[in-house]
This record gives sequence, C-alpha cells and structure tokens, in this order.
Amino acid sequence: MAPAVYNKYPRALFGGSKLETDAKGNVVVAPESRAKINKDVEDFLPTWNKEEHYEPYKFHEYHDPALRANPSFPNLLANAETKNISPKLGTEIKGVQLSQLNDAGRDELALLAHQRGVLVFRDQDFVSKGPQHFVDYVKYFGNPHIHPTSGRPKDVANIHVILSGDTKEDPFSTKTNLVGFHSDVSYELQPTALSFLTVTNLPAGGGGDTVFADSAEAYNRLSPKFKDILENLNAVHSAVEQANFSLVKGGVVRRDPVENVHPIVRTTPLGKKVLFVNKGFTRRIEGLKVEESEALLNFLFDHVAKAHDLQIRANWEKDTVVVFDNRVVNHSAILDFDTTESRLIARSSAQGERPVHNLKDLNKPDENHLFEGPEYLGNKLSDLKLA
Ligand SMILES: O=C(O)CCC(=O)C(=O)O
Ligand SMILES: [Fe+2]
Repeated sequence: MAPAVYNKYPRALFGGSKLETDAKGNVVVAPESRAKINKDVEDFLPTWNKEEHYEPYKFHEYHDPALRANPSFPNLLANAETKNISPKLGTEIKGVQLSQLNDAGRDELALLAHQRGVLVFRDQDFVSKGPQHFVDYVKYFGNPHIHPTSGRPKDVANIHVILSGDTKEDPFSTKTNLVGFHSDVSYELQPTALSFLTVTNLPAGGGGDTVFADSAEAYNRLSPKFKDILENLNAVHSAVEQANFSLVKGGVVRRDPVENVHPIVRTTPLGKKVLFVNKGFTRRIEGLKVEESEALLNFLFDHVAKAHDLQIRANWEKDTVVVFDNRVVNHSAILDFDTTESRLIARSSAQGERPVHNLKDLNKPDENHLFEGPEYLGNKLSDLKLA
C-alpha cells in the first residue's frame, strides 16, 4: 500500500521561528528568532521535550467557583468601567487588576465569565509577574491543564504557548482562510472551563484579534423541533488528529490521544444550555451513519462559523488578558496579521466538569476512551511520506 501523504501545514499558524535543541534536550526558540520578540516575555517562550510524558487524565470532581459568587459582583466590579462588546457576548473591563482580587472577587470573575462568555481586561500585570504566577492564579479555578502538544514555557508545564508568524511563506497558499473554530481540548474527559489568554508579542501592523462565538446563543437560535433531535445525541471528540499533526511537524505528544463522548447539548453547573460541538475536535455523532453524522455536524459547524451576529472579536493591546469560559464559547485565532512578524499567545486554563446533558449526572465518573485504532501515527511516523 502506498504510504499516506500528509499535506503541508501553513507555517504561519504554528510559527516559522527557527528552533534549536539545548543541552538538556529541550527544543527552544533559536537566538535569531528570539531577537524578534520582546525581551520581557522571554520566560513565556515555547519549549518542547520529547521525553515529557503523562498518563491520560483521570476523573476528578469539579465544583464550579461561579456557584459561590455574589451575583451583584461587589468585589469584582466595585471600581470597574465596563462596556458590552455585544449585548449578549463579551465585556471589556477597565479598572480591575485581576492579580489583586480576593477569593470572593475570583468567584465573581468565574460567574461573570460564564454569563458574558468573554471578558477583555486591560492593563494587567500577568506578563510581568511571569509564568509561575499565571498558573498559580489559575489553580484557584480548577486543575490547570497540561496541553498534550503545544509549546510550554521552560519552567512551567501548565501553560500552552503558540508562537505564530515569523515566516515569509504565504499563509494562504493551501487554504482560502485559516479560521478554525474550536473549544479547547474538548476531547478530554474534563475539558477546560475558565481560561486565561494573554498575547505577549503583538504584531505591530495590526490584526491578530481572537474571534469568539456564543454557543448558548447558537443553541437558542435553533428551532424547537431541531433542538429536540439534538437533545438525545452524543458526539465523539478526538485528540488523534492533533497528536498526528504534532508528530508530522516534528513536535511532541505528551499524553497519548484520547477520545471522549460528550452530549451535543451540554448543561453547565449554572444551568446554561450550550451547543457543545466544534469543528476542531468533534468527529462523529454516536448512533448515526457516517453521512448522516457528517451532514448534521457540518450544518452545526457552519451555523457557528457563519453567524457573525453571535460572534465578537477580542482586540489585543499590550497587557490585555482575555478571560473566557471554554464551555460556552467557541473561538479561533485570526491570521490576518503580517505573518512575517511574530505573535506569541499564552493560555492557562482550569479543567471543568465532565460535560453533562442533565445536571443529575454532574460529577459522576466516566472513563477515557484511549485511542487504539490505526489512525494514531505514534511510532509509525517514519513510514509516512511527507508532502
Ligand atoms: O491565538 C489566538 O488568538 C487563539 C489561540 C487559541 O485558540 C488558544 O490558545 O487556545
Ligand atoms: Fe484555543
């Protein structure tokens, strides 16, 4: 049989920066690419080590901090200036220093992020306080997820870093657009809930926003009859393609890929119903034939991607921190910036509950489906011909 051929991936998405291997076997950004990145974010630069390996996540109970919050937000918003980005999704907030919030303020942060989906905080000190502070902060909200494939700062595993751009190659040579809506790591038994993003090297020429789509509104827009069909369906979310993609481009797989089955209509611990499928990781609907599943999923992916009237863009400034609830939005990077420039985004995210359709099932354990099929390349990578 002819070997499988993998398409070239657009370098701009995951970075054309020059890499090298240091004395400890870590793959790091080489000096000539480092020189293009602000000095104050050195500690956030991505590193990879092929020896780093973890077991699949096991079930743990999750108690949503938002359930403890005062819904009047006295600790979070007492001195804040807020502006809705759209009526239902996204709030821009000034006058709050996240690192200074007390526990009650952090609970309120979780609640407001859940209600508004996306919070854009200006003038934060997270970058100057460094990667360890970032993760310690996120620990309050749940277990800070370790990403299976992304770059991570050299001293801290629980931050996912993407260094994009830094290439002369045309980012659109194989695709007409690079918008890729997803909900982060939805393949996990317990995907991430509250997420913190900071862009630490902004392209000077503008662009590079992050687009968010409202998954609660996406559900609400459907007709009652169509909602009824979705209520009883579950979908498989898969980490396999992401793992293979990482192998093909010479990266790491820190945790063997899992597949998990989640309800298509998810109810959060706060009672919000959301459409929980995403083009990034949802692969098939259980119990449907292949064509039926593809048609239905493609409709739902298009519904989310095309409806600009349920989306917002978060625009980055120096020291902006975007807090989003990964259960209630999909998001995508936007590759409209000058990709000869470097853009460095760092994310630390707390794992949430195992997704449920009905709250009576909340915090009931379930098992990972470890992937054992033929598609995971693993050590078969060398048999492939790379295009
Ligand atoms: O780069 C962006 O704007 C989004 C990055 C992203 O999807 C993530 O870090 O999870
Ligand atoms: Fe993401």
